[in-house]
Amino acid sequence: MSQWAPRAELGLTASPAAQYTVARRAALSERLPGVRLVIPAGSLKTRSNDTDYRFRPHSAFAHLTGLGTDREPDAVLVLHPVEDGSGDPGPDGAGGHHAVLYVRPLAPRDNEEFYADARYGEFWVGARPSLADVEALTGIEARHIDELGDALAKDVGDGGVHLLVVTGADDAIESLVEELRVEAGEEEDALTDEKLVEATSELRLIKDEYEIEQMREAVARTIEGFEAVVRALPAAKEHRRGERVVETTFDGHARLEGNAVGYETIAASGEHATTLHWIRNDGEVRSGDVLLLDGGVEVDSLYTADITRSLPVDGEFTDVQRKIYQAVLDAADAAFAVAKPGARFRDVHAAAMEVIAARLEEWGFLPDGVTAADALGDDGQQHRRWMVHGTSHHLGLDVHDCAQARRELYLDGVLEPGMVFTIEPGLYFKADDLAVPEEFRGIGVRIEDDVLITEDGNENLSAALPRRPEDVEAWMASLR
Ligand SMILES: [Mn+2]
Repeated sequence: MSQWAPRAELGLTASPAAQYTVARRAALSERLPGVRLVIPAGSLKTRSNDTDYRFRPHSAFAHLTGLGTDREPDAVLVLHPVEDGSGDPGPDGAGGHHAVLYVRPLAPRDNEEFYADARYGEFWVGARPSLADVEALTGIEARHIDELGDALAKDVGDGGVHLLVVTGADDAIESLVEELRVEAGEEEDALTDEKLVEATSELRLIKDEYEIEQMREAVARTIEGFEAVVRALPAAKEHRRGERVVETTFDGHARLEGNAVGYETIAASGEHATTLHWIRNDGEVRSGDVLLLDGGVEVDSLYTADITRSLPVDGEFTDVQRKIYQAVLDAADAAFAVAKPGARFRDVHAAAMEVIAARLEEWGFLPDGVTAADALGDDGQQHRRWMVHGTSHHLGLDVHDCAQARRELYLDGVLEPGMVFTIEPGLYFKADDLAVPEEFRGIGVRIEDDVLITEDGNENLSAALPRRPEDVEAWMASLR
């Protein structure tokens, strides 16, 4: 333990997110006045035996602290209720909560943790930030994690403070909160944790300026990843597991230029493209195939893009591939046309489905006597055989962001400026689909873009990645 030079300071300074998280915490405080709010980062998760997955904080924690990359296992953000008007500053002056970040700070070098703890010790995983580092980085008061138990328990119980915890992030913290509630004899019908989970999810429905900038960054890095994949296609065709060439090229780019991928990359060539979540990616990439690549780079702030392109492996679509592609593109364009403030989220899907059903009717694929209009009715839906998924989902820190938002704000919600979501219609004809002509079988096409709702319409954040079939072909040729 001895004869180590004094440790150099990490010298962390305020993250660019820090100035935005103040308003986010204030908004949460306003929604749940007088309640102690517990938002864990989560802990390290075992991959197998004594090896862990790389750490990634829970999105609610990342959103409210501004911490990204692998910061900080076992940390817990707590918003303590204080007398109204004496809390942390918000847009409308001091609020009703004071935020404290409880962290496990770096152990001193005369502590066994330093050399003997493979999970947290400096010798094993590097120096973690000190309390001062955490405060500098986030602008939030930082305390030792050992103080958490007492801090949570303070004044809990009869007529006292009520505790809510974001569930699904950290089992140990959830159990601790539950114990405190039982000890305090809290009643069953009290406010439930779902209210907090819902609130943290709904806070993210509208992105602030910093989040939009991060989304642009994630999209830009993702587009570069797609370019790298097109350059790697000759190598992919040569390899017995060409889809892995596609996956590793994209994922390598994500690690080099961002934090990681925002979700497992789907690299699906030919028939595999008809399996919606094909992530095994161990197939060949054959001449004549359409390659469906669904990937997103997650940047260091943990915002992710989610983009799909369906690319002709040889650089040019065949007639039938082009026909399917154009139908999907028309559906996407119809969705873009209605995606503006005032429209409902579900209108976007409906617009895409109208085009999909119309094309399938035109091609004679709907069952005898069923028109596109019949199919679009509640008792129809025959067109969904070839597109079983939704057209859109919110996007941000989670690839399926805001998933715990109430239905009236999400599916039934009205579009507002600052919302970011995907538009991603597709058509998938399985190799053994006897309801379509043979030449359609074994082709899957999806076109997915990331959309920002603006004051008067929308902006396609991923527009720099070609969408029209002739543009895709020209772009692929330019990269050859
Ligand atoms: Mn998506």
